[in-house]
Amino acid sequence: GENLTLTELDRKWQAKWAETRPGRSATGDACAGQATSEPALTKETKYVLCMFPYPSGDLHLGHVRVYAIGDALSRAARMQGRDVLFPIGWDAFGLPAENAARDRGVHPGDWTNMNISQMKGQLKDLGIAFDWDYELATCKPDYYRWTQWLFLRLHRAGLAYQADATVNWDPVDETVLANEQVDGQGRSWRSGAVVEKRDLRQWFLNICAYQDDLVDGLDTLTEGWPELVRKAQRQWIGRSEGAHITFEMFRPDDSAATTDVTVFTTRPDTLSGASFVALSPQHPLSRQSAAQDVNLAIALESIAGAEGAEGVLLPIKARHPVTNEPLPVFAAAYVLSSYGEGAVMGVPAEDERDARFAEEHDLRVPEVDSTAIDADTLAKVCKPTKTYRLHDWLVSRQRGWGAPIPIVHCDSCGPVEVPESQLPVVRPFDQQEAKAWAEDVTCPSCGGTHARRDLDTLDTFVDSSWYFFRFCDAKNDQMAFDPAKVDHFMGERGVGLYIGGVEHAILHLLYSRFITRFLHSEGLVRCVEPFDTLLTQGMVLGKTFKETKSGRYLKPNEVDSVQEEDRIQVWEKMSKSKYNGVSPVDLLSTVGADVTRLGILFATAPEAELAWDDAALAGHTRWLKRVHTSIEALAKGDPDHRGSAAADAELKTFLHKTIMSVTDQVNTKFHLNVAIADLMKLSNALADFDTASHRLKVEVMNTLVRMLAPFAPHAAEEFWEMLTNGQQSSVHDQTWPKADAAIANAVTALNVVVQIRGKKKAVLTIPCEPEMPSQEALLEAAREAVRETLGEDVVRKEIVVFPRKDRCIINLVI
Ligand code: ANZ
Ligand code: ZN
Repeated sequence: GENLTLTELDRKWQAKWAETRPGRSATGDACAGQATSEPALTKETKYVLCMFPYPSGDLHLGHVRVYAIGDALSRAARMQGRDVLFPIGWDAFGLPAENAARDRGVHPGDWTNMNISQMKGQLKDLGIAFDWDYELATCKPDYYRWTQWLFLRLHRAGLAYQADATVNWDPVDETVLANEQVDGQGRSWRSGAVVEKRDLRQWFLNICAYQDDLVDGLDTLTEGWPELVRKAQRQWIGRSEGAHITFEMFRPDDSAATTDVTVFTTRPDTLSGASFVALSPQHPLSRQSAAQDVNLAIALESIAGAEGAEGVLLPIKARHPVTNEPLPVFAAAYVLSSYGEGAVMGVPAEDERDARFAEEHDLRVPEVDSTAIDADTLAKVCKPTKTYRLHDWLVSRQRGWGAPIPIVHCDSCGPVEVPESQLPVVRPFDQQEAKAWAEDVTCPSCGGTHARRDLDTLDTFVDSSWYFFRFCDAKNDQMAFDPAKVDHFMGERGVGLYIGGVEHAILHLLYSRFITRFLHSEGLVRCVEPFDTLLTQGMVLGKTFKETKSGRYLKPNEVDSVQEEDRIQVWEKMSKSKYNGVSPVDLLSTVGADVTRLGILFATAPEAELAWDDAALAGHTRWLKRVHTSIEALAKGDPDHRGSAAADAELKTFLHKTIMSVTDQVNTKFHLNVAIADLMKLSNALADFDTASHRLKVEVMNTLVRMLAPFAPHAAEEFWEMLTNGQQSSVHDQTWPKADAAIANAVTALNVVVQIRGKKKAVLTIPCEPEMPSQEALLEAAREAVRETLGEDVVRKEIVVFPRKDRCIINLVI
C-alpha cells in the first residue's frame, strides 16, 4: 500500500477482483454456467435490484447514485452471510436507438451494443459488484422471445385484445408519433408535416381486470413503500365510489323519440339540486346532435380541447328522474369523455365546476333539499357503482425497434397466435424489408398462405414489466424462468429491495404489479406484489449559474466575467443546456471511484434531492488518507502496549454503538449518509482515545475497515491488505461485525450534576472503569468541584440520587 493514488487503487483491485470474484454468493447457479450446485438452504436470500438503465451511452450521476446505493446495500448483505442477487441488465428497446439509426445510418442494435459495452465499462470502473452472469438486454432475441411468450399467455387468458384507437399520424414519414413528438402547431418534430389523427387497430392489455387488486394491494405495502408512491398509484387508478343515475332524454319537438343517458356521480344525495345535464363533446348524443346541425358541429369543434366553462346547448332535454322536470342538456368542455360515463348531472349549489358552468350559461341554482326525495325513491333511482380513471394498457407501437407482437392476421381466422415453438418472432428493422417479411405467411390455424404478420412492436414498458423474474434465471433457454429459481430469490414477498428514480413511481411500477399478479394467477410465481421494499432515490442537481437580468445560463468559463451581483447561483437538474453537468467519467479519472461514491452517498439521505458539489470531495480524499495514515501508525506501534482501562472501555462502547447504528442503517433505515458519518466519527475516536490499548485500536480499525467496504470498496480492500499483511482473503469475503448490545449500552462514565440547595453548580464526568466509583469518592469529587462556591458555608446534608444508570445528582444542603 505504498503511495498509491486512489485511481491506481481502483485499477489494482478491479484487476484482482476480476480473477478472484470476492463476495460472490448468489446461488441461481445455472446462470454461472455450472451445473446447479446445492442451493445454500441455510442462507437467507436477499434480492437487491436497481432499476435497469436505458443504454444511452454514458453514465450520469443519477446512475452513479442508484448503483452506489444498491452496491453498498448488497455488499453489506453479502458480508452478513446472505445469499445475495444483485443483477444488472439493459432496458434496450426504444426510440433513441431508432433516431440514432436514422441520423447516423447505423443499425439500432449496433448502436445499442456499443452503448452497452461503454456503460458496462464505466460501471466496472466504478467498482459496482453486479452479478454480471445474470446480465440481460431486452432487445436480445433470447430475452424478447419470452416477452412474446408473456404476451401469448395474456392473450390466451383473454387479457390481450384488439380495439381501435386514435393516434397521431405523420403523413410524410408514414409513421405514428408520440404526443411529445407533435409541436404546439400540430406539426411533426421530424418532417414538419401537419399531423393527422388516425384510427388504428391496436392491441390492449386488460389491466383494468386487476384494478381493485391493484388498489387494495397497496395496503400490503405500507411498511416498505413510500407513502407518496402509494398515493400516486392510488390516484392513477382513481377508484371512485358513487352511483349511476339514468336520465331520460327527449327532443321537445318530438317527445316520442327518447333515449337514456347514464351519469356517474359521487353525490347521489344531491339529486334534488340537479338543474342541468352536461355531456362530453365526444359523447354519442353530442355527436348525433352535431351530425344533424352544421352550426352545432362547428360550435362543438370550437369547444373541444377547452378547459373552462365553455359549453353548447343541445336541442334535447333531460327528464329529472324524480320530479320529471325537463332540464337543459349541454355538451360541455369540462366533462371528460374517458371518465365515468362521459356525462354528469349538474348540481351548481354543491359542485364548483357545475357552479361556474351555471353562472356562465345563466342556469338556475336550486338548493339541495335533503327532504325533497325520500330515501326509498333515491334508492330506486341510484345504482351504486365504482368508477376508475385507469384505462386498459395500449401496447401496440408502430416502431421497428421493439419486441414484435407474435400474432399473424388471417382473413379466415382473424388474429392467430404464433406457436410458442416458433418464438422468437424476429422482425427486420428496415421498414421496407419488414413489410415484405410480414406478407404471405402461413396461418398457424388454417394453413392458408396469405396471412400477414402484425407489424407492430410492444411498448417497452412490457419488456420491463417482468425483467425482475428473468434475472432469477437469466440464461434459461427452455422457459422464461424456472419457477423454483424465482421462488428462491423472490418467495412470497418479491424483490427484497428495489431502488430507482421516483419518476417511475407510476407506470413502470403499476405495469410490473399487474404482470406479477397475472403470473401469480397463472401459478408461476408465489408473490402477488413484485417489490417488497421500494427505495426511491432523489434527483442529482448541478450547481448552475444564471445571469440575473436575462436569466441566461452561464458557461463555467463565463461565470467569473459576470459581476457577482449580476449573477445568481441555483441548483437545477443537470443538463447540457444549463452547463451544470458533472461527468462521472471525469470524476473517476480525477478523484477515483471511492471518493465519487462517498461524495454521492454522504451528501444526503437517498430519498432527498442531492445538490452535487465537487468541493465536498476533497474532504473524502483527506478522510481516506487519514485512515491510511493511522493504519500505518498502528503497524509501527507496540502490539503489547496496554492502555488506560477507562479509555479502553469508552472506545469499546463507542465501537459497538457504531456497529449497531451502521448495521441498522444498511439493513432497514438506508440512510447511508448517517452510516458514513458514523464511520468517520469512529475513525476520529481512534485518535481521541489515543491512550487505549494497541490491541483494541487494531480491533477497532479492523472493524471500521470491514464496515467501510460497502461504501469505498477499493480503499477498504487496500486497508484490509495492510491490516492483515495480505494473510487473509478479500475484505469483501469477511463477515460483517456483530454489535454486542451489553457493551454498546455499558456505562463507561457517570455524568454527575452537583447542586447546592437544588441549584446546579457543576457537572462532572467520572469514569466507571476499571471499577464503579464509591459513593464516598463521588462526594469527595463533588465537594472539590464546588469548594470555591461553598466558601465558608457548612454542608449539613448530602443527598445522592441516580435518575439513570449513567447519571448522578448530588445535592448539598447548607
Ligand atoms: C353530482 C355532484 C354533486 C358531483 C356534487 C360532485 C359533487 P371523482 O370524485 O373524481 O370520481 N363527473 C362524473 N363524470 C365526470 C366526467 N366524465 N367528467 C367530469 N366530471 C365528471 O368525481 C366524481 C364527480 O365528478 C361526479 O359526482 C360528477 O359530479 C363529476 F356536489 O355528480 B358529481
Ligand atoms: Zn387462418
